[in-house]
Order: sequence, then structure tokens, then C-alpha cells
Amino acid sequence: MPLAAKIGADDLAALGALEKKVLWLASWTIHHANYVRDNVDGLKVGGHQASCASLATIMTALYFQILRPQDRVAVKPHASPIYHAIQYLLGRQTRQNLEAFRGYKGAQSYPSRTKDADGVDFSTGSVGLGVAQTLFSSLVQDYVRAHGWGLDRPEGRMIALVGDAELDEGNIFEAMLEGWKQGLRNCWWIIDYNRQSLDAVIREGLWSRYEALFRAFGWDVVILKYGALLEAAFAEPGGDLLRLWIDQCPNQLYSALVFQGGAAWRKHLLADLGSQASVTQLVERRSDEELSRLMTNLAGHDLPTLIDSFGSIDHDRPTCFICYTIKGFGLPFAGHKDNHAGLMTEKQMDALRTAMRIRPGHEWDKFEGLTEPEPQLAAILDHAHVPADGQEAAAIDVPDELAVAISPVMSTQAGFGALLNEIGKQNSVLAERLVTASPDVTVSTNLGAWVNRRGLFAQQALADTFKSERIPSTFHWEFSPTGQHIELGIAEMNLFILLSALGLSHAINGERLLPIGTLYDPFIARGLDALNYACYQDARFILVATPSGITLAPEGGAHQSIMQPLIGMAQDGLASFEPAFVDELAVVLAWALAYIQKSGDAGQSERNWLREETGGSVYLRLSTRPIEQPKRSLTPDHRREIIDGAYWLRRPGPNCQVVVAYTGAVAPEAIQAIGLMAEDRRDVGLLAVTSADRLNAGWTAAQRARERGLAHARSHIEQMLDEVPAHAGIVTVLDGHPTTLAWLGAVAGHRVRSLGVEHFGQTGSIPDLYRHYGIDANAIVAAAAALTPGRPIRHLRALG
Ligand SMILES: Cc1ncc(C[n+]2csc(CCOP(=O)(O)OP(=O)(O)O)c2C)c(N)n1
Ligand SMILES: [Mg+2]
Repeated sequence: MPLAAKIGADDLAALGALEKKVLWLASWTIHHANYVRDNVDGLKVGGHQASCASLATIMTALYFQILRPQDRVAVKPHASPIYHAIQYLLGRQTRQNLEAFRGYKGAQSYPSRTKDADGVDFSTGSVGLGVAQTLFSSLVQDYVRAHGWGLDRPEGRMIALVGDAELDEGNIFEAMLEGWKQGLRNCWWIIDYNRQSLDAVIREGLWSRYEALFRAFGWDVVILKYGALLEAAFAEPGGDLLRLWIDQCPNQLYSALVFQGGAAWRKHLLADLGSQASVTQLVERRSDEELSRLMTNLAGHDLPTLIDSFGSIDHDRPTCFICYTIKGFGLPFAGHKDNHAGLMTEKQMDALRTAMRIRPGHEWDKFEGLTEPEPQLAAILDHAHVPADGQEAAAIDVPDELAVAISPVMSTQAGFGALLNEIGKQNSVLAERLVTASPDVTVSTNLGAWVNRRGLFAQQALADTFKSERIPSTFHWEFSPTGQHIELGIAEMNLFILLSALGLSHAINGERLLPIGTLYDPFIARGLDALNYACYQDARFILVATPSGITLAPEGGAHQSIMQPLIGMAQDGLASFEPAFVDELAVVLAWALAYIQKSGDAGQSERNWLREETGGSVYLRLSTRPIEQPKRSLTPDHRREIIDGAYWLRRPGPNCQVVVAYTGAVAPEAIQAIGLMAEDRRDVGLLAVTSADRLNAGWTAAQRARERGLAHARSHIEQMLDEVPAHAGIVTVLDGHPTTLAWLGAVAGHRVRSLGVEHFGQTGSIPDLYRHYGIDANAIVAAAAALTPGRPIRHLRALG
């Protein structure tokens, strides 16, 4: 029996009443924020009344009837007021937050995992990203279960509520292709087909393009076009002509008539079909109001149709519902092409209030104005969607030190491969929970040894034919459900969205994973918004970017990365490091594996003024350049300083004239430079900066702490530069944008010359390029000579 029939007429009526209540509460929330709350200079804060209204029915059906505790939903950004209204009715959102909608610490304009208090599953806002997140969350759920974890919970469906214009975002199609490759299951995308975007009415016939696309990628497609009223009218004499007329009606005209209402519908229908007596009668039997209700009775606003359709899905195939809706349904600007940012006036709101029988002062009362018996309404809410408890998985132990065999000459990228290889050998929980992913650069980012040990993940086992045919090959490419590397196609966006999904597994699946994603450093830019959103929703992962900078030399000018160190500094929720040596990398990786699991709310650490207990994700910028490794064993102090962001590779003496501060792969040039200037400049210091990001963040935080009265607050870099006399100059150098380290001069007022890379595209060997861009030893010496008074630096002449 269809689900709606099982529910029964009374409960359906109660659901219908709740749907209207949801629309009212969302509208009132927006209205309150714009007209009732004190707004600075009458500035309207907005709220997208029309955009959320088109999802009111679908979301009522889902949250009050269809969703099971284990299901998760990415809500279309502008449907946030509807989401919050539903949570308010379910007792999980407060009136206070709704009254502060779009205000300081109030309910968010777009659903936010981190900023909202009412159980948002996925943060949305940048259109397209939340949609793809559900797809990757389904894959992660499969990954977790295939590894034997979380089997005591039922499988959840990952559901996205998708704006039709949202489907213009290419990342959605990149994700669909990946989903097809990976055997996607348990994923529903419900398209809010209101045929309007932000600016205008969309192209005709898009639904058929979508249908073909989704089917091509292996999805079931369900088209929900007409509601029950229209279906009944189609069965009347003349109904088939009415259906044909609607099917052929251009989107623009349909939208315009929705806005104009019953009389306009009548005029157009009679002008076009009036020669047919049966259609004339069908139309004339209805009042303007009834005609308007009939013609706007699309399936996306018809609860029984939606409930039946969603309720009938009894399989786990990915399913796309194309739901016809009306933007602004139930509100005065329904269908108007300019309605995206439209706000109802006070007068319009009063009319809606009257129609809803809501007394002034009772706008927030849950059942105000509803005629259905309260116990019946309450019973529906009681049985509505309760998300599975958000129990977060416990942290996994990480040893303080990670073993690695360091060769005398080695790159940080090779060091990373060696570190993972060592972890891969172990029989430990850490090794089991680690999962790697890469967009077709697994081998070239040095994950090969790890993958050889741990295998690739796939729902179905697939042997490496090269191995079975005994063709010598360095890499075993064997897929199985227990593999621990997820091989993606080249789309970097997909990597970041997958990392976001893997990095939320502890919260979504209650099973912690330790995700590490690798890609080429320049291509971070390709998926930057997805990286930003992953951090915004507090997903936890380690990003390993290699090769980087101009140091990749013969790889080609097109692959050089310049701005990435600044991205690492500026990206909220991402601690970035660029170690020069493999022993530093080992320290950072061990720290990172613990850091991505932290979720404390302690304030800043008094040691480095960083939010150590809060945790976050980590970005490691590595290099393919083999460099001579220092022979040393790191002391605990050393280790701490590497994590805090800098240590003295050579301490400045009391009469120091110059400090060279370097980051990453240019370490040999910095070391060489201080040797070259040793005879002509006194007590030169060499500062190894492992994390400009952490160093800078600690400095900023300590200053703020002092400004708030904590006079003793001193950041790590302030303490280090205390040792440097005021007259000394600092030359900074890295293979990246010079601004990364330029701020060091502001810490204690030293003069600074910042070397780095500002232009890109030149190919050549490392010496060629370092000379060309001015980050070689000679350039460092020249900068030091120009910055500090004293006799000419002799070696400079020799080098020049
Ligand atoms: C990446 C990105 N680009 C642009 C926007 C601005 N924007 C918000 S909604 C929207 C279009 C909305 O159309 P649709 O998805 O059809 O939703 P509707 O408003 O019709 O419900 C745009 C362009 C955004 N939020 N994210
Ligand atoms: Mg739309």
C-alpha cells in the first residue's frame, strides 16, 4: 500500500498543517530579522523567502515522515530558514536563535555544522559542494562498513536537496562520475526544480538533460511533476489537453502566470484551448482561486505524492528525484523572476498572518492557528526524524615518534613515502584507521609503498592483472573491500570533498578515520573552495602537497606553485607546515595525526598562543628535491620548536648583523649563504621556519592577549627574535611568495628583505631557476649585503 494511504487522511491533514506552519515560521524568522529586530540604519539583512519556500513541502515530507535516524541531509543553502523552522518544531532549535537569524550568534543564513546549534549534518552555502558531499559520505559509509566497523548501525541514506541552478556547478558532475566508478549506493539527490536561478528563469527542457545525465551515470531517475489535484483534473474530460498545454508551456510564461494568479491562468487557458468545450468546462468549473491552486499543484508541493514516492524506494541504488516546484510557493511573489532576494512587506506579512489565523504576539507559538487537534500534531512531531546520536568516536593513539630510515640525501616527499611505508608495516590501530586518497597522483606523490602494503579500496575485489601475468611492476594495484587507499580520478575538487567526508566520519559514522590526501601543490587552487568548506565544517584530514614551488624544476613551468604558502597561512582551520628535512617531517606528521583528532575547547596555549586543544586539519607542503639531511638526534625542545614553527639552525651571536630565515627546500641555499658571508658579517643566525602559519598565528594571538591585559604573553617568534640585536637585518627566503615571511620584520622591528617567487612559468634546472627568480645563495648574500652596513661581502663578488 502506498505510504500516504497507510498514514491516513487525518494524519495527512495534520502534516499539511505542519507544512504551512513550517512555511510560516520560516517566513516569520526572515521577517523578524528584517523588520522587527533593530537593524542598523534600517539595513535589511535578507533571507531568501522565495528560495526556501519552494522546499517547504519536500522538507516537511522528509523530516516529519521519511527520514530515518541514520539518514543525513545536505540542505540547499537558501532553505536554511525552513530547516531551522523544522528543528524549532522538533524542539531542537530555540526561539532565541531564530529571532537572531543572520545576526550575531543566531541561526545561520546557510545551514552550518559548526555555527548552528540544531544538528546540521553538512554545511552548505557554496552551491554544489554540499551536494557532492553527500555522494562522498555514502562512499565513506561503505568504506567504514567494508572494514568491519559500525556494522551495529543501519546504513544511512545520504540525501541532498539541490537547487536546479545549483546543477550548473561542474563539481557535481565530477562527483557523479567518481560515484559511478566507485559503485555509489544509498544516495538521493532531490532536485528542487523550480525553474528559477538567482537572476532569472532557467532554460527550457533542462529536466531531460538531467535525466539523461543521471541515467548515464547509473542513477535511477524519478520525475515528480504533477500533484494529485492536477492528476485528477487530467482524468476529467479535456484533461489530456490541459496536460499537453502545461507540458508545452514555456517556463517563463508558467512562472509569470503563477505570479499573476487565477484570472491570468483563466485568460491564457481559454485563449489557447477555449475552442475545446471540454477544456472550457474544466476551467469554468473552478473559481479563480481554485484554478490557481490547481495550476500550481506541482508534485513538489503535494505531500501525498512526495511521501508515496520517497516511501516507495526500497533499494540502495542512487536515486535522483526531479521535483517540480514553485519558487516562493504560498507567498505573494511566487513565480516572479525577481523574487530571489525578495522580502515580504509588513502588509504582505500581515495578510499571511491573518490567513494563518495567527494572533499578533503569538507568531512563535508552535500550534497557533492550526485547526487540527494538538495531540495529533504533537504525535507527528514526536515520531519525526531523530538523528542517530552524534556520539563522536574516541581518539586513536599516536606514538610521539614515528620511525623512519633517513638517507643521507633525501627529499621530504621521499621521506613522507618512507614514513607511510613504516606505518603500513605495523599491525596497529593507527595503521588500520589511516586511509589515503589521491586524484591519480598516488605514485608520483610517493604513496606507492604504502599502497603496495595496504591495497586499494573497492567494493568488489579486483586483482592486478600485471601481477597475475607476472609482468614486473613496482606497484601492486590490487583492489579489495579492505584496501586502505582510495584512488580517485584527476578531479582535485573530488579529493577535497572526499577528505571532507572522510574527515567527518567520526561524527557521521561514529567511526574515526585518519585521512591523508595527496596532490600536486599547484592544484590546491583547483579545489580551493572545497578545501575551504571542508575546513569550515571542521572535517579533519592531512593534506600532503608535493611537488611544490619552482623546485619541481624540470616538471615544467606550468606546475609551479607560488601562492600556496599564503593559502596555508590564511586558510582557517588548516595548520600548514613546510619542513626542509625528513626528521622535521617525522615530528610534524606524528603531531598532525594527533592534532586532527583533537576537539577540546580550551583557549590558547600559553606556550605558543595557538589553539592546540581545538585541533584542525593540516597541510604539509613537501618537495621532490633531494637535499643533504642533518645528522642529529632531535631533543624534546627541538621537537617542540619544530611544531611551534621555527628553531635556530644556527643561533645568532651577541653581535649578530644578519639573520637568514628560510623555509623548506631552499635550506641548502640558506646554509650556503651564511657560510659565504661569515667572514664579512658578524654572528650570522640561521632560522629554520617550519611553519610560517603557526609562527604568525601565535604572534597575532599573543599580541591580542597582551592588548587584553595579559602582559606576560609572548609568542614563540617573539621569544626567538629577542636574541637578535635591533640593528640586525633579516633576509627571508622560500620557494613561494615572499610575503609568507616578510612579516618577520614587524615582530621586533628588524629591517627585512624578503626573497621568494612572484612570477612563474620558466622551466629549467633547480640552479637555473633559483638564480632566475633570485632565491639562490648569491641572492641571499646580495640581500644581506644591501640590508646591513659593513664591508662588501667578498664571496658575493666571486659568485657574481
Ligand atoms: C558557488 C556559489 N556561487 C554563487 C552563489 C550565489 N547563489 C546563491 S543561490 C544561487 C542560485 C540559486 O538558484 P537555485 O539553485 O535554482 O535555487 P533557488 O533559489 O531557485 O531555490 C546563486 C547563484 C553561491 N551561493 N555559491
Ligand atoms: Mg531554482
